[in-house]
Amino acid sequence: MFSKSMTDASNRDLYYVVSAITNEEINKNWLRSEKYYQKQKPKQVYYLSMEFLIGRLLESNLLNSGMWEVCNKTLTKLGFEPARVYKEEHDPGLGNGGLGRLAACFLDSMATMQYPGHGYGIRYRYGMFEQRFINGYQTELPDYWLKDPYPWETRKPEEAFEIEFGGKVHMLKRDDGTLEFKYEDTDKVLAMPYDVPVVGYQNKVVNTLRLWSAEPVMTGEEKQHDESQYYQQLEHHHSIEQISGILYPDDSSEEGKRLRIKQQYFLVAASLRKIINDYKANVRQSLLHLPEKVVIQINDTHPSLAIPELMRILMDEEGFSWEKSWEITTKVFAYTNHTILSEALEKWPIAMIQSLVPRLYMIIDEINERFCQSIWLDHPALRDNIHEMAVIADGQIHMARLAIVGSFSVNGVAKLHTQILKTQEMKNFYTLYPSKFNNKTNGITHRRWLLMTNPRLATLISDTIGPRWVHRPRELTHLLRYAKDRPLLDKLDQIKQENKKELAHYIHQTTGIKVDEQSIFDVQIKRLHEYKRQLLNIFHVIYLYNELKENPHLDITPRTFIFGAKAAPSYYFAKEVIKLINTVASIVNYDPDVKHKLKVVFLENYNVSLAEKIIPAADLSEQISTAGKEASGTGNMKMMMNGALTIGTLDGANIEIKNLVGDPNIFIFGLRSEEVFEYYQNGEYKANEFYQNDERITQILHQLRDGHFGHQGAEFKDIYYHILSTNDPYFILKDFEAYVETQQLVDQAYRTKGKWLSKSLVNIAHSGKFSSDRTIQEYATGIWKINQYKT
Ligand code: 26V
Repeated sequence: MFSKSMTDASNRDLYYVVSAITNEEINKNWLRSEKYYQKQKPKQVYYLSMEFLIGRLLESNLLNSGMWEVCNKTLTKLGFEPARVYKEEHDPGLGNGGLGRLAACFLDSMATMQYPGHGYGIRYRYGMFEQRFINGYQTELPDYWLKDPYPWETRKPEEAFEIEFGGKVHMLKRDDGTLEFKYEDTDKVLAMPYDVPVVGYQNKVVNTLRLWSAEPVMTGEEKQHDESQYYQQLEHHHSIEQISGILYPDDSSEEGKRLRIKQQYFLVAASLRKIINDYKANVRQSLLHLPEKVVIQINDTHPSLAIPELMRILMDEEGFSWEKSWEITTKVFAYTNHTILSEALEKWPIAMIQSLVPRLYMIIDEINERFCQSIWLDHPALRDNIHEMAVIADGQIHMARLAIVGSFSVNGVAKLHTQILKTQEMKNFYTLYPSKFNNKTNGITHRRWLLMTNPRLATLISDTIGPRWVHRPRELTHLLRYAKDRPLLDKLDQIKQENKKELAHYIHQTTGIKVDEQSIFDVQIKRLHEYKRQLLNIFHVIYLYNELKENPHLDITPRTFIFGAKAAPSYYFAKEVIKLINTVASIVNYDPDVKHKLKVVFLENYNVSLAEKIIPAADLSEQISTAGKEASGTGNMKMMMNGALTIGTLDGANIEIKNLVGDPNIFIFGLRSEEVFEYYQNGEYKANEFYQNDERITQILHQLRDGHFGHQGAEFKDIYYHILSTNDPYFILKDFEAYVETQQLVDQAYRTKGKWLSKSLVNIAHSGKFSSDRTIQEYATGIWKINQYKT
């Protein structure tokens, strides 16, 4: 490929060579799978998502194609270090966190379980920002991941579509009385597809992730522009390319709503075009039968404009009546909710939707009218609730309500989360449509998150119970027989130790901090959010620091607190927390009284690749959200699968982890979600009392207020004021005591190595339930009604 001899080749050259070889194998199977779908015409599922956080692909494509081991051996033989070659790939950050990574795990499981399922998303030119710490503060650098050629994508210009935005809609009556909608002065954008293969695990199935890129439409006139228009055109092109320009790094802020809507409509319009074209070309039946062949899962409300867009196509382009179109549409869409945080529930101002997608606004308005009427007429018991159920209310369009009304299925992502949707957040809708609501507890692909990233552990498992667990992860429970088997537990220990050593090396290389490899690796890795309570974690660290300063001989098990987290660029408080953790680190790590017992490490730029380094080395998994707030969590599952014990609240999937492993094998603490809700209702929580009555809390808060940490005076007094003036809405002070006590139990438990290892093994043994293969199986039979591809 590069007309170089092996001795002159670089890791990068090898990365491209190995990718090309892998692609040869993949392409053959990709074509076969496509032909199969065209001929057999199975019902297909399309997973629409604004985010796909796929991670690096070379290693997982090799693994899934069955060439990983031979490639590792060959590279080594040729004098290359495989890890260095794989590291050449730029990790595409096309997602924010849990929601985007879930979509990627689902694609892996769909292909592996031979389901005809494909992803549609956006090929952002800039993914999630690169995080650097300067002076302990987060700064954001653009992530131009396409700088070098990306070997996994194929551009398909012959399958590009024109998408129209804005303009005016004219309603005309045809002679036969039907209506025609004509558009004037619209902005046209070309949706250019880039296909990425999704490789099933050693089964020759290759599905597709199609990512759309926005390009200017080149008209004949434009091509022969005169000079005076040149700059105008450049600007216009630039604004079009903006549509797939950046991933919104925000899961909270209000900025850039217009562009965000444009992105959403762009994804939805292009994807539906493709889905309907394929249906027409392959199935060749009336679109009346569309629901028999197509099901569309919308990943949160972000792609929910697909509902009015399909209505538009069916009515305006295909000539179906409203009633027929609605019947078809509501049999095609299924909606997954991923959060109940009100800040994250999408609501768009009417005027914005009206100006960007005028025809869709008309349709949404009609959906709303008919929906409200049907409540009034058919469900008198809900009449008083119409205002809180209406799709359009208070000048805004409520996308979650639109998604519920327009879908046949609404699912939550863990048992508690679904329960909360049914009984609180969406209780009126649950009364109206009880059979739409269902739970699908999240999962993770054990291939990437165990087999690939922790090969030593995977090998130990296979040596112990045989390799069948790889295909049937539930069989990991066979490990339970070894829960007291000391020789096995010692091997487990040794592996954890080796993984910790590797991470320690990485930490030293990247931060200069030397950590104790024997210490407890206490890990919290996730987006920075108040509800996730990184602040509670660092308060515990400060508490330990204060204790050790009082009594340097205090007998505590040495710990390394490891953090990884990005804050949304506009989330001021989250950024203060980052600065606080970094500041505490800079004090603790160099204080001779404590540095042998405590270390605090905040690793920069947390992303999929970094998660792959940290997770195999974790001893303790921090899952400490305010109960009721974390829909599921998926990092909790990844760490459990790699033998970490969880310290956590009864929230999200932690509850399901606890129910499997049992109380002795998990550290649960804190308020339960019912108690949290009760406090919100009765207003009886008084953060001030905890501030005044718990000396440990008083001390910490005063240290923040008085500038004990940080040299620029009272840097963290904002945190002090914020907690007290908002009455601590996430119950950090309330849960502090229980958290500290439970951490003491962790400290004690770690001292009895054998017992700890046994708990670790029990966690691994029960983690098979959290394979996304199980989740996908449940979606396939419970929602999608699709069949496996039989070879
Ligand atoms: C909202 C927005 C709003 C505007 C800008 C961009 C943006 C991006 C994401 C979101 C919603 C994020 C919702 C989310 O990620 N939820 C997480 O989903 C995981 C997978 O189901 C779940 O494990 C986590 O508990 C949940 O927080």
